[in-house]
Amino acid sequence: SSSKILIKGGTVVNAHREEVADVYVEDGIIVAVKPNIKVGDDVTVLDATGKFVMPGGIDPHTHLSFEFMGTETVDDFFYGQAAALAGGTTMHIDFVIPVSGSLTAGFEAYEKKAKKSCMDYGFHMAITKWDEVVSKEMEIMVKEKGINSFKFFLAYKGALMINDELLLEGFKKCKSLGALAMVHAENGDAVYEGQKRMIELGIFGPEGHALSRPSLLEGEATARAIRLAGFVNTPLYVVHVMSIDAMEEIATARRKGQRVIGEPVVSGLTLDGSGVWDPDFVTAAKFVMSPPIRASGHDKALQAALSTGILQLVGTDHCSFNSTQKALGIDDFRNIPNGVNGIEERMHLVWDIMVESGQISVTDYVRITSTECARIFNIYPRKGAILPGSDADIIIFNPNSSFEITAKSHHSRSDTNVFEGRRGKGKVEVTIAGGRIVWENDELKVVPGSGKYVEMPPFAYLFNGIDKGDAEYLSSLRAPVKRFKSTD
Ligand code: DUC
Ligand code: ZN
Ligand code: ZN
Ligand code: ZN
Repeated sequence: SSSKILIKGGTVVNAHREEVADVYVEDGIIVAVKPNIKVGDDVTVLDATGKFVMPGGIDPHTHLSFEFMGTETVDDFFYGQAAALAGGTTMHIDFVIPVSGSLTAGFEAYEKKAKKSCMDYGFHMAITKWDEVVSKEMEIMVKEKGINSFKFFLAYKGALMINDELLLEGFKKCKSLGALAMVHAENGDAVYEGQKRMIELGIFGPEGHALSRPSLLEGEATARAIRLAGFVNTPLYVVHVMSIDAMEEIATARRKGQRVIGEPVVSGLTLDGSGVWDPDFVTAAKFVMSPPIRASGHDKALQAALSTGILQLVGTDHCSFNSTQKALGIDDFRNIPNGVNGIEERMHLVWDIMVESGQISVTDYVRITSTECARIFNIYPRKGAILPGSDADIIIFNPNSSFEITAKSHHSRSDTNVFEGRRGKGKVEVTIAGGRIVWENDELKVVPGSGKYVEMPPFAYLFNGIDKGDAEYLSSLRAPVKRFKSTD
C-alpha cells in the first residue's frame, strides 16, 4: 500500500468533537484534517461516507508472550498484535515481568519478545520484590527506558505478591520518579485461605476458582491500596476492576478528591460468572482469570460506572491460553493458567454494550477506548487523536454493519474464545497503523518488525488532589509539644 492515504467523507470522531472531514496521511503521520482535501493520483483513497473515522484503539492492559503458571500465553507480540489490528486496536501497553526480580533483565527479555511487533506498543513494569537494586532500577526504567508506570500485585501469594510495607516503598518511589502506581487488587493471603477452604470442601473444578476469591477480597485490596496511595499522596491506577465492591471504593475516593483511575476490562463488562460452572471442564476453564468474572449484575454496574466517569478507560488483560494449557488444572483449579482473551474483541464489544445500547456518545467511545489511555500514560496527542501531527493510527468503523465472534474466525492463536457466539452491530472495516493499511476486506496485511516502541515520559508533577508538597505540608504542622518529665 501507498505511504499516502486520503480518507474521504467520513465523520471524524475525536474525544473532543466530531465533524465531517477528510483525513490525509503521509509517511505514517496525519497531515491534514479538513473538508474537501484534493490530492494527486499517487494517493490511495478510501471512501468513508456514512462511516466513523476514529483513532485506533489503545489497549492499556495486555500480556503477550507472558510466561505464567508453568506455561506461556499462545499470543506472542506478532499474533496478539495481528489479532488486535483485525479488531481496530493499533497500540497496546504490555506488562514487563522482571526476571528473578531483575527489572533490567525483564526489560531486555521483553525488548526481544517485541522485536516481531506489527503495531506500536509501550510497557508497564511489574514490581514483584523490593530492595535497593529494584529501587535503583526503577529510576533507570523511568529515565532511560520509557516506562512511566509500575504495577504492584496484592495477589499471587508466594509468586508476584508484595506486602504493604513494600507497597508503600514502591508508591513513594513512583511519586519521586513521576511515575504512575498501578495495582492488581485482591487480598492474596485471603485468596490463599479461600483456596484451602475449597480444597477442604472437595471443590477442585473451575468454579472453585471463583468461589475461593469473592468480590469482597477485591474490595478490601482496592480500599487498602487507595488509602495507602492517599497516605503517600500519589495517584493510583487500579487495573481490571471486576466488581461493584472495587468500583465503589474508587467512586468514594474520587468523590473525596483523591486521584484514582479505574480500568474495567471487556470480560468484566460483558460476561457474567456462569461460565466456570459449565459441566465441560475446558469450557469452564477458559473463563478462569483473576480477579474472577463476577456474578450477573457486576457487569451492568461496571458499564454504568464507565458511562458516568467513575471508571475512565477500558482494557482487556488479554492473556490467552489454549485448551491444552487450561487442562493443566484439570484436577485442581489452582493450576489452571489464569487469563482470557479480549485484545481483538474490545473495540466491537465496547461499541455494542456502550454506544449501541445508548449509554454513551461516539466521542465518549473514542475517549474510553483510546484518548484517555494516551492522556493517562502521557503520549497524547501523538496517540489517541486524529489531529495534524498525530501518528496515523486510524480505524474506519461502519455502524451499520455487524460483527460476530467465534474461535474459528478470530485471529488469536487460541482455540477458544470467551466471547464465543457474541454478535452485535458495528464493524471495524479498515485499520491503519503507522500510516499503513493493515486490515481491509477482512484481510490482514501485517509485517513483523513494523511496530515501534512508544516511550512514555514521566510526569513532572504528579497531581493528586491538593498536593501541598512535603515541605509545605510539614511546615504547616504544629511545632512538637515540649514535654517535661514528671520528676522535673
Ligand atoms: N490475571 C489474569 O487472569 N491473567 C494474567 C495476570 C492476572 O492478574
Ligand atoms: Zn492482574
Ligand atoms: Zn493483567
Ligand atoms: Zn481473517
